[in-house]
Amino acid sequence: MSEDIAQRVLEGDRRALTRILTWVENGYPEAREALRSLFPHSGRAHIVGVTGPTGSGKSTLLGALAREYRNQGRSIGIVVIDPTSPFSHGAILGDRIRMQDLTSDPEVFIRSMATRGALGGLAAATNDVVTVLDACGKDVVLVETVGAGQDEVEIADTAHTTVVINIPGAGDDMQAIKAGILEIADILVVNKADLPAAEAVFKQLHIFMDLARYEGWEVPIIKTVSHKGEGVTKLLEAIDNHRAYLQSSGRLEKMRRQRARRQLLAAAQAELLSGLLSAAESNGRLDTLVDAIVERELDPHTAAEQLIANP
Ligand SMILES: Nc1nc2c(ncn2[C@@H]2O[C@H](COP(=O)(O)OP(=O)(O)OP(=O)(O)O)[C@@H](O)[C@H]2O)c(=O)[nH]1
Ligand SMILES: [Mg+2]
Repeated sequence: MSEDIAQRVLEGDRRALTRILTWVENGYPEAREALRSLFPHSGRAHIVGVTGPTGSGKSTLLGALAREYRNQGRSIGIVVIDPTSPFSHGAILGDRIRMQDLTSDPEVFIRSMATRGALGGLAAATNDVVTVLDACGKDVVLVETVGAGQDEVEIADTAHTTVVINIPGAGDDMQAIKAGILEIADILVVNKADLPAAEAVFKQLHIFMDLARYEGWEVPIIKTVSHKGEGVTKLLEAIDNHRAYLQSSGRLEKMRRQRARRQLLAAAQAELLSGLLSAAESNGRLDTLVDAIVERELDPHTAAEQLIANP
């Protein structure tokens, strides 16, 4: 049955796609089967991560980028990762409105993911959602994450090109520099360039990026006014240039291997842990060992050794 659905996804059936993504997000067993059928069809899409502080205009920019890609006839998947906050529902609604014109386009697929409750971790769930969109033939998959905490580092693992958004008015020191997320940027954007303080941010970024180049690629700094679509063509060009650079420098190949290795190890870890848990939880072994640690009879490492040797 999941194979049928996978087939329908490959044929462009949106309802089947929605269904599979729900399985993937919730970690249902059917998801694994579906992914098995879809995986061989993935690996063609260019994956672009867009990250930046809350309210920096990520969704607006994503919408503008998607429209530009559509003008060029390229199909788009959009994944929005919502921060786990009481406002996230509002954010989803807001994004819906901002991207309303896109939702009726059959070549655009938008998916919001809650960070809450992703069973195998958000990174794994995001990877799988991206794989499904990639397999169903999207030319580009755009992933939006808020640059706070670990998420932005994870996005750099999933994306081929990471776009980091900065905005004016985020204080004297730029938030991005403070959070260290400039290091993951392949492309820097100064959004809200219509605001007077944008020029100062632009200059500051130039100074900073002169110190932080990486081999063969000079990180471009692009001004955008995303609700007016200004600078978006330039940004799209920069993303294409980065893709070309990744290909010609051999970095794309390297990335693919590193990613495959990371995914294999993460999956193996999850698999081992879930096997261990299902055994040791049902026979009470886990509780016994927890008790022993609480009573200071066993230290956690020794207890873990015993758990693995005899679940
Ligand atoms: N002045 C100005 N406002 C902008 C620009 N781009 C976006 N905005 C506004 O900034 C606000 C936040 O935009 P969003 O696109 O929701 O920002 P976001 O980064 O996706 O926000 P979260 O997903 O909640 O973190 C909205 O009111 C936008 O209209 C811009 O270039 N200039
Ligand atoms: Mg948003």
